[in-house]
Amino acid sequence: MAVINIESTKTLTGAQIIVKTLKTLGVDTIFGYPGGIVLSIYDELFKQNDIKHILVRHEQAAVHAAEGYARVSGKCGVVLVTSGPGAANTVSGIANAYLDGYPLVVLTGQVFSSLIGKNAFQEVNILDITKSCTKAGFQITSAEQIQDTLYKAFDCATSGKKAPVVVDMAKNIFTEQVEFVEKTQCLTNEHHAIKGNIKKVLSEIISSKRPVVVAGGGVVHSHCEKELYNFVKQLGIPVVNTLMSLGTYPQEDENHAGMIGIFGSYAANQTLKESDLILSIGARLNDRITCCFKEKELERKFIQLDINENEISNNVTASDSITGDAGTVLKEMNKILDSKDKNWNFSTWLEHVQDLKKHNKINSKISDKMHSYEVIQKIYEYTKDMDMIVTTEVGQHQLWTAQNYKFKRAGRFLTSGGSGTMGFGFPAAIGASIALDKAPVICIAGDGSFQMNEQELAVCKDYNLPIKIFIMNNGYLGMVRQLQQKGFEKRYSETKISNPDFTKLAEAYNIPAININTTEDLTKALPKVFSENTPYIINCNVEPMEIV
Ligand SMILES: Cc1ncc(C[n+]2csc(CCOP(=O)(O)OP(=O)(O)O)c2C)c(N)n1
Ligand SMILES: [Mg+2]
Repeated sequence: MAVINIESTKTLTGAQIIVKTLKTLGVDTIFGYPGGIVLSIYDELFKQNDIKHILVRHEQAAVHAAEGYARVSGKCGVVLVTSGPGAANTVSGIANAYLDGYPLVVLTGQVFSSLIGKNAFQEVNILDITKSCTKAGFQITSAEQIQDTLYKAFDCATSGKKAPVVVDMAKNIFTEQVEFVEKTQCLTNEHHAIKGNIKKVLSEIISSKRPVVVAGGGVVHSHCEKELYNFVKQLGIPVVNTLMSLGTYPQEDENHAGMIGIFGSYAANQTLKESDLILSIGARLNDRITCCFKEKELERKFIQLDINENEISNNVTASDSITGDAGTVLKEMNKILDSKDKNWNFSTWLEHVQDLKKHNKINSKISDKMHSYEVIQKIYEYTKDMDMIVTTEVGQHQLWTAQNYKFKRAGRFLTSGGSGTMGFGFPAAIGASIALDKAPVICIAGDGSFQMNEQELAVCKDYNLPIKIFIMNNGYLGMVRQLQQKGFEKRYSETKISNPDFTKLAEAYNIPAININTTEDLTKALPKVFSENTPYIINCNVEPMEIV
């Protein structure tokens, strides 16, 4: 990365340089929580108005909110926390962003550099702790290193395969005065040379009989849903989504076979089984997908396109591969297809895939009570033309959302895919709403998961974020209970949970709330919930024993 000098020398403190450099890097929002070690930075933040600081109530929530912000804004999420427990509380959030590939810079305070390694008060070795779930970690021990290190950190987090980066800052750097020469960043515009033979891959696809495209999270990252659509339509072949890519292909389109994986549809998984060529575009194919297939069932025909070379053949051995940005490669492929005689015809295969869809399992009721899937279907019906962001927590409600909310556009479904972190969805909704200048966001939460970060209701209230929190209150850690029902002869060990009265909890935060017991109640409540420009808790008392 090249940098050029744009200003003459002046003397600044490290804390001033940090805030100044963040501004130069285009940072407008930081999610954080203060502590003694980072007070000098907070003092500098206090003196300015360009960077907004969102004060959360737990550092884990700051990281999830920053990820929600990054997912929606396309920018790098930024977190600022103090040393020791503050830094340690960020770990689940960092791991979450790492596994789903979103860019974050997490700024952690650290003890004086002379005390590092001496078990000083509030010292943890956050770089060692997060080594396996960050793309890089930097430690700054002198104010002179600040500017270059921050440039490097942002560049690393946002280029190529996006990921979190930790910047650990020793306390002494904040007050150190140094000669400062401001540099301006020349964007690396990191160009990813495409590796692999696009023409060969295309002719393999054209000469196959039953090809299918697997669209993964990489399509979201690359913002190439249009290119994907053109590609699929030009060839007239089926396409499936992973959980992370829902919305990148219109789900009601005839080429769409559904979502693959353990909670995917019969038609989508069967399409993969019966295909003779799979083109995977930015999909990781982790064990939640591969467990649906027999060993080697995917390998002989698996062509992988991914921006990250390390991902090639990581889970499924690829017969061929292309390394590069999904959008760039698809554009190139579409150009070649445009210039070709269209002498391929996959219509019989596509018709067969349509037939498979008729065998999809449909949700069915097991009692007269309101079911979670019905609630989600109602929310979808009411909001389908509003182009809203929907976040979820982790559990059964997450999968019912994936199955029943028919996302039409990329980047509208914010869920924890790789890590499955309970407690992600609500703070992610906060970050998403802030990225959209306080737009309404839907959060579909489980009663268990919501209690992992419910303290963030204070943030919703403080900033008046119109987040509509639908709690699927089944009185259970439903997803785990379901596993016990099937695999442990209904011994529901430690999965029945007691809950607070969520409407009273909302009241304590001065947030409106409503109890819903029937779908009729819900139909009546939805217009009010969405017309009020405030946060809202909708506590849905649902059938406890439903199974996904
Ligand atoms: C932080 C964390 N702890 C534990 C788990 C394991 N786990 C996965 S789903 C689940 C139950 C979630 O319950 P709830 O939020 O009520 O959702 P439901 O399945 O009932 O819809 C648990 C405990 C997890 N994914 N994340
Ligand atoms: Mg539950």
